[in-house]
Amino acid sequence: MLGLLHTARGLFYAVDAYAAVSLLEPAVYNLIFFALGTLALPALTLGAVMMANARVLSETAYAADHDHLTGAPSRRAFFACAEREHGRARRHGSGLGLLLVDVDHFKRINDTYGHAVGDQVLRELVRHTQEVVRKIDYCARIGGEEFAVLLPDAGLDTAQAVAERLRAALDRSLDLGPSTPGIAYTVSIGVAMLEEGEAFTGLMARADQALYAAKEGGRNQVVCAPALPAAWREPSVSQA
Ligand code: GH3
Ligand code: MG
Ligand code: MG
Repeated sequence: MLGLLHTARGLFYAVDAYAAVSLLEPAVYNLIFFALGTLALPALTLGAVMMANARVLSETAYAADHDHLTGAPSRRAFFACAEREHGRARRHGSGLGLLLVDVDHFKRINDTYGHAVGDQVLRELVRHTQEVVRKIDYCARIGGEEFAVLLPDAGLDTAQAVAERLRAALDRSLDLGPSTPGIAYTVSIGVAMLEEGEAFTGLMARADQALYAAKEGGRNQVVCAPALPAAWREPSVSQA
């Protein structure tokens, strides 16, 4: 603003609209120029500090909500999203599915080819997962080689179909170039559907049991958790 005012002042003098007045002479315009000149530096400094602060805050929020290795949403972001979707599913009575995905024998990949190759597998896995799931699904890295996919507005058939599509898409080899043989990897997936009145921790526990069953069953497979017996469900809150 100060720059614009000085430019305007210069232009007026250039076209001889006013007789040139020294900035040191007492005049209303000079008072305005001096007042603005005094405020400009602190205002610019404050603005720069606020911009730097806003940038640091947004970078910190991004780092907290994303896994630095794969770029997938973090465990913290996943549980925040899960809480929202769980509340929405209970309010609207819509379906909510959960897939827990775990890389099979991942330790062997690390031990045989090294951690850097293991990291590459995790990055590739996230990329392929995001290609295969629906746009509304939410895929996050919740542990070392464990991922969770939240399926809002999904019934059992949809959840099973997405899980099977994902399993097939992740039964692949990491390509390390023409002179190196590909590194085969697979995943096991546990599927659970939110039951009426069920807490999110209950849904997680059932998906985890299904994942365990998939591992026990030989890995590279999808297992769906059985429906919760009615007697085990939380009593639903009735409203007067
Ligand atoms: P299972 O089929 O039963 O799941 O066997 P697993 O070997 O995949 O499971 P285990 O829990 O024995 O090993 C998981 C391994 O994942 C161990 C750990 O070193 C590795 N891991 C965890 N986080 C990372 C990571 O960020 N990068 C790499 N490269 N490895 C990781
Ligand atoms: Mg594993
Ligand atoms: Mg694991």
